[in-house]
Amino acid sequence: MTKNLMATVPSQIRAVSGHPADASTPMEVWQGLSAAVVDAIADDWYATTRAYRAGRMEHYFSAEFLMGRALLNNLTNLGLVDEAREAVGAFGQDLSEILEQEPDAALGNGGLGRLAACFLDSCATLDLPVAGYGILYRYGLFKQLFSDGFQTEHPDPWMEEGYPFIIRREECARIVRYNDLTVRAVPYDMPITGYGTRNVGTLRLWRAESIEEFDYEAFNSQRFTDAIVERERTADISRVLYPNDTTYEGKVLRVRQQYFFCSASLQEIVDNYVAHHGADLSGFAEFNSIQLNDTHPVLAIPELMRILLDEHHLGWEEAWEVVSTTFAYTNHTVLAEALETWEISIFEKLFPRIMEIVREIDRRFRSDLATRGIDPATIDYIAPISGGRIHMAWIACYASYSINGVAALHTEILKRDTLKEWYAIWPERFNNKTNGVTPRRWLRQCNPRLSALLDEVTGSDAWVRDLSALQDFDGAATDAVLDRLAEVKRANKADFADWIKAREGIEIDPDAIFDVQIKRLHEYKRQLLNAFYILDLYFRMKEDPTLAVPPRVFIFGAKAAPGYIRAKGIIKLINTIGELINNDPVVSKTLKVVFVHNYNVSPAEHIIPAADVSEQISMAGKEASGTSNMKFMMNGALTLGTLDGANVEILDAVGPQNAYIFGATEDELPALRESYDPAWHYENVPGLKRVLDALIDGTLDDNGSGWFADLRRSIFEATYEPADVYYVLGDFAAYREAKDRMAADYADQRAWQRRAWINITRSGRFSSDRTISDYAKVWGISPTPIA
Ligand code: C3B
Repeated sequence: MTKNLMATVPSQIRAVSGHPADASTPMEVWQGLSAAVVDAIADDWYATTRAYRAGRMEHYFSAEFLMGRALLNNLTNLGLVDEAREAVGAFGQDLSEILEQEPDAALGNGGLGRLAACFLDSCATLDLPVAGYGILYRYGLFKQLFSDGFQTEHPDPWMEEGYPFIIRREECARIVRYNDLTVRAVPYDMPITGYGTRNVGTLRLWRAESIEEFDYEAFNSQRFTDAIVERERTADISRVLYPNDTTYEGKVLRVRQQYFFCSASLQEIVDNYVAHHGADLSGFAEFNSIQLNDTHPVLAIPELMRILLDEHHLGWEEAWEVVSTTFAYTNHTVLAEALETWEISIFEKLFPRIMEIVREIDRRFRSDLATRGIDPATIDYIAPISGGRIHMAWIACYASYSINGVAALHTEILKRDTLKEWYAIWPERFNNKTNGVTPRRWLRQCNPRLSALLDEVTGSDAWVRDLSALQDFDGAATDAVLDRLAEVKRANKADFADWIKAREGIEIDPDAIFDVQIKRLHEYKRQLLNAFYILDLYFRMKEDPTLAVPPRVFIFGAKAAPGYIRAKGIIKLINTIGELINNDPVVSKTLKVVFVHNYNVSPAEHIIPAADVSEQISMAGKEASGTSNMKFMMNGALTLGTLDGANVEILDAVGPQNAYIFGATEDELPALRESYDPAWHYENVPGLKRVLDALIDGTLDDNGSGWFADLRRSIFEATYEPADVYYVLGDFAAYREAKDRMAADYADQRAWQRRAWINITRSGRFSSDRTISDYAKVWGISPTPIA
């Protein structure tokens, strides 16, 4: 394979560029090198696909796959990084520059989509027969720019210049029918390589196309524009990723998207079953299981019923038996605003037959529950259809053989609260699957210095496939090793400082503490609390110029949903605080604020290896898991966090001396809220009054938008929600104390490095390999190596 790559790179570059390799642009070299990689794995990919299709398979249905860049990931997994560097070096090109040409495949919003991408990497590495299914969005998540500190959104046509890591499979196209529209679903397959294996998995992404390029009749009768419009209506379906994370938007186009990829994927899976096992579909679930990544693909449930009933003529009971042993459902959030419900009229308009099936599911559900003696009010609350709407989460819970949350605390909250009615009836369906992240991308690939150190200390690269192996090396933290660890971090921080200077035009000091909060902008994640701390620290320094403050860089990365004004207000606020601090001749010597624009997977790969502090400060009970917390830990940053999501398990893994935990806990909050008065905190907690007043007294300018006053009102005034619904002022004092203490502790570098080391060695349980091994038991699949 290696020889193959070296030999084919120049000719692949010639083929894509039309001129010799040494006369090609970096973009053309990226294209050619990528094509050479796909070529090198083609036979193994084919062999893997054939082997998987013949046996039991898991199908991962997700509206989002936040893949990021592919080339370096594939080179890393295949062990070809050095070969590739040499191959392009031979004609005077620098691999790092080539890699920077690649656009991110940003086909996801945040954690949910990135989790799906990490899972595919783990399935490939573990040789597990799993395929992913989603949508080939022409426009990924919007590109974010700042204008006067305000977020602006711009389209991301990520495939426009060609994308070698995706192969169109014309022969596998399917037809998807809506009441008012019939479209072709054409699959594009992305190969998913694993580390240290020849198996190559598949992510299949569907693109919507017209049945015919034009409606020729309309075309011939001079209705040219009508013909184009019809074609565009079809293309709309896979045109754009909806940019909302954890808020639900009841757009008809979105339900069309969901049905589109569910229907096409199911048709393929059913056809594959028939090809291997014959036309009797009653054994379908013995060979197939489908994981529903949140409620976005839940239409697959009535769609599989439709296929079994109408196309394969099973009876209802028999079809339901198949369906209810096929699907498993992952819940990713307890936020009420995320729960998808659809108006009946939308289903009736788009797919009346699906609506009919949902009605029958509802009817049988109600009678099933009545027989079990469940009271009518409860039945009505959790019925698939109630209040004139279709409740996707309830359909998922009813039909699924497994229901899971994404961290221990989250699963407990589901059982106790969000899904308690379901837990009372079907406790055996519930299980926890704490999230994980792939150590290939998030350590091996993004942090080569630390990787080399780990290879050295452990004696091999075995940890890349089994991260839990690191736990045996807690005690390896000799002074020599910790010196090396310090050098690694220092060098990563210097690289990052260069990157920031080039990208954002801000100078930062690599010896300062790099304190990072990167994630979607949402009130529950409390970037506002972090902003208040920074502003308070600024005031403290102004008030007392002799105050000893450890030098710090506060780093943010976050996109806000375009319609989420309050989140956009927080972005503007952080940028405005940044202006104030970065331009203050005195304070800027000690503090800097950097908001990395257009935060995405590839910026994360630059940021995480350089971080000292990982901010995980959501209000307890609201962050289902979090996954950046795991990536930071793996790269030796210490967590500053609340007892929320997977932070609880991180704390358990590293011990209280190796993390900074603060704030109200999930079980304390209800009582605290009873008597909670933000105004009291404003008056009595040192610093808060000054900070909140700065929002309206002219200290901070929101360019007349009124957004800062609105943020302030959200703290003091109850509107649809209680005042300060995310308890920002309530946790402020504890946060300030923990964060100050953490910064002071940084001075003892040896102790800090020792704690960073423990974070790295204990990160094994947060590898997505562990998560996927747990899922594999639920899925009933086992490794199927092709070699
Ligand atoms: C996210 C949650 O907000 C995170 O806590 C969690 O780690 C990830 O999912 C992965 O499980 N999430 C998201 O990104 N989008 C949603 N619609 C719901 C949850």
